[in-house]
Amino acid sequence: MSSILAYDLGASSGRALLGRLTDRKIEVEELHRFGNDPVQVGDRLQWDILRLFHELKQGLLKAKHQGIKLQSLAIDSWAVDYGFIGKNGELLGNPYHYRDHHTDGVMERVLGHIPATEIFGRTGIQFLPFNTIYQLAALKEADSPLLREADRFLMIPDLLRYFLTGEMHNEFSNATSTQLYNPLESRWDPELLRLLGLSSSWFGDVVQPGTKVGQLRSSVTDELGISSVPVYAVAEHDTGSAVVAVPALDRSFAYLSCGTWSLMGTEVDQPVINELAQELNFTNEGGAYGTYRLLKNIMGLWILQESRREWERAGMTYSFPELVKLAEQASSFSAFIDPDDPLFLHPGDMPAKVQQYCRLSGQQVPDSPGAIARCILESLALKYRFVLELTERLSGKQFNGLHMVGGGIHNTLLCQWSSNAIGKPVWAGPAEGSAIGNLVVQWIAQGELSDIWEARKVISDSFPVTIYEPEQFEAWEDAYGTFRRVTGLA
Ligand code: LFR
Repeated sequence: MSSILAYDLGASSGRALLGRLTDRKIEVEELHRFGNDPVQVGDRLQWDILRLFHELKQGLLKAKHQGIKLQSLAIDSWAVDYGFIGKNGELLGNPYHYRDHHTDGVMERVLGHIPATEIFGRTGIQFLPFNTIYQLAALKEADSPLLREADRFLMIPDLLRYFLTGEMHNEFSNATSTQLYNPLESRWDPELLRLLGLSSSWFGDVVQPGTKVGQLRSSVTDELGISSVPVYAVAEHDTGSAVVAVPALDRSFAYLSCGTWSLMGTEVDQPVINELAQELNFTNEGGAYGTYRLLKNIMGLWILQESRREWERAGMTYSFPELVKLAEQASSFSAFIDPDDPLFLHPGDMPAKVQQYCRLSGQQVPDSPGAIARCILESLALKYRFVLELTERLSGKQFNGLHMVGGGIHNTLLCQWSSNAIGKPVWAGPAEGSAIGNLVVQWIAQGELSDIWEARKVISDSFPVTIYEPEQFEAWEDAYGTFRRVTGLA
């Protein structure tokens, strides 16, 4: 039986997932799971990129040992990170991780000499301090030798694809996330590159999701003793793939891709680049089949994941289900944070940061893991309501519920609280959003599915959606008022 492979590299792990399509039903099986921890060396937080390439090959070996014939493969991962290739075709250095501190203060300095309206008008991308544009500006400021040696710029999935195939291509969805790509002119923005002193020759032609971009090269097939496999570009920005997998039946839907980040918005046919979008700091990330994601980043479960890591370091190990249980037992609506306060962006003693936020905003300070977990989860749900209202205002659409996809939906308490906070149903599923979006774009490219709408129908028939109906609306309505007051979210 032939299968296709989706590599999905997330913050908590990387996975190789096998997809099979039989009688219009998708089956997904995890073939290989591996760590994707960044590595701190001195002051710099970096990708362990060669180890990841090793793990991609391990996935291929496992397929071989199980007698699986692979029809194709593709890779998706988080956005904004990249590597440079030198003139000899080799990777220069280790890619930096976007949570590294090298971009601290850089966005502000760039905006001091290139007006925000200019950058937003040319790219339609939200201002996040770790966007590739500011990572590259940080290298410029530091006079990094990388810039003198660089020949080509590749985003992480482009780079791993290059290692697999020997071919260099820049994929569209990830290209837009750099804040250097102009979607109105369908090219890397020459003026921004010029203003930043970045060489346009580093940036190659941009390929659309669904393009076949090579075959496994002989060094890989010889090493593993396998036959070559076609390699595709998909929506290689994981959020792009996750939104492809939303089981909606028409375009006026709101989604929340829920994982380490929470990405909330709606799908549009054209980027929405206007004053209000810039003021609300919404983004227009490129997707598959000419779609754009009009969305906003919300800090997401990262705050809880990092808290858990901190407690573990202190010798208190909790599983996620245990933390959710403790949160459920803690008292409700005692204190709130704005999850998007810059305080929470970088790694480092997250429980103390949550407490600091509550103390400085004059609230009761949560003093146990359960109380801290509750504060984080309630605040996330309330922030979802805030951003959903902004999405409606900006898009002019009215949503009668919210699609949640991604691993975060295993947290059923968060799904229920999200429904309570927005006062509308939440439709949760599928959990493997990014990998499924990655798979269906490969199937569409191969003619196994006709288009994204057929794919979404097949996804909705293949994976059950859990429906959460709003409860305790009055109490959540009151809490929303308090949340907005203490966080200053007008
Ligand atoms: C989610 C995600 C977001 C992006 C952030 C950093 O995994 O890709 O869409 O803003 O990670 O790249």
